[in-house]
Amino acid sequence: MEVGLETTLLIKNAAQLVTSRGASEKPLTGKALGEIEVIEDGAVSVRGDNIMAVGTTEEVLRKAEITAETQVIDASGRVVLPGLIDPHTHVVFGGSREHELALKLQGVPYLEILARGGGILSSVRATRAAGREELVERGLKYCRQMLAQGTTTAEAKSGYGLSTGAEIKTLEAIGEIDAAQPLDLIPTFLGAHAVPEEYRESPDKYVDLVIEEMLPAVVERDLARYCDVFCEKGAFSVAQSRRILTAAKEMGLKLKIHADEIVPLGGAELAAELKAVSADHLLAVSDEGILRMAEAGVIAVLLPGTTFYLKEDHYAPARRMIAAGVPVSLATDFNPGSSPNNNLQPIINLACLYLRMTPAEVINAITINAAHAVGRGADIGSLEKGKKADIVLFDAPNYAYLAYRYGTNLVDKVIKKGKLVYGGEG
Ligand code: IZC
Ligand code: ZN
Repeated sequence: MEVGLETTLLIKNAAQLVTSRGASEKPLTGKALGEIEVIEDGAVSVRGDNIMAVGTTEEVLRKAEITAETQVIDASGRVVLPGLIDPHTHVVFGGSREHELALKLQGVPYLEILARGGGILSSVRATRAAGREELVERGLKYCRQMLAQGTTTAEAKSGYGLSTGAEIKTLEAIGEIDAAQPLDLIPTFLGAHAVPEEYRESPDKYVDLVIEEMLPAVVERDLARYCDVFCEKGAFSVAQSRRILTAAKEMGLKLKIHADEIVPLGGAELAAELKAVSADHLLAVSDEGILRMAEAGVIAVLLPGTTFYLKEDHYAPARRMIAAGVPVSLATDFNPGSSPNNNLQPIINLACLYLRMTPAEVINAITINAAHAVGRGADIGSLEKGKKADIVLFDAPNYAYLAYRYGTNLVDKVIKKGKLVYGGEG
């Protein structure tokens, strides 16, 4: 039987359709990070899961095969972007940490709260106590919020279990959440998120457990694509991080690292040495670390929402990284402690205002470069023929408006794999 080429979904008359082009193989760097295609009176046609054509409304209508079944969305007064991608989240956790706000306002630092058995360890107690169904229910709620805010794919870390059983429970919950709703989750094993209380006196024994028991259990069950480590004072040293990440790489996982967030330990250099896909945070990155990341093509995933929420006095040196040729991406870092926000829209504002990135750079950072940071550059992150039809419509006259308005959800509609999954009523 001949397969038809009917258009199943047509989006037309967009005030602007905004996307990168031709960056599906490698993330954007340098000047190219600030270049983006803007099509006025833009349109996109979709068949099934896939984008068939992108261009002006006139160009796309010429190619599209419209039938009585074609769903047509009029995007007048809307900006159309690729679905947003959040490449760093801790979306599955038990409990919450609003009680720590008072401590924080008294000036107790984040790492001191952790050293006192609070912070991450407080979320670990709540996550261990929660059943898998409870974690799934909560994760589903957060994913519904994220989808409604324009995020169509997100990375999701474990790391609040810190025992083999509780880490597996978390990763299985991530798999279940992924399968049960439209937003795609890409799982990362973060067994080395903190040293659990029972190993406080023997942290290297915990590193042994991560390498000898947890990693093989995770890999055997095919529960994660990436392995990450919180390389930080009070968490894991560079030597411990190197041991864990090297073992993970040998077992076939790709690598990420929480690097140089608070104390400049040399996490960026380690990321380059091990050819990690990304190094994340980087407020305290050294000049040498920036150079090595650029040479090795390690993506910098910057998390300005966390910097804001921790009341840090300086942000990651985004402009220096861009000038050095480091591919830059952005994420929410959604987690119960240092970033209880799962919306990429305020990250657009923060990145422009405090990382001094342009709106075009920021959009590339949360679409195509974020796709590369989760290993999906070939099939998502831009509006191009053949890619998955993950599309978001914003109630905005132009894309700069997204960096200007603040605190209102501007998302009008979200399409995931060719299906309208949010905003169907209007
Ligand atoms: O729960 O505080 N930084 N991990 C590393 C976090 C923040 C999450 C948390
Ligand atoms: Zn994180």
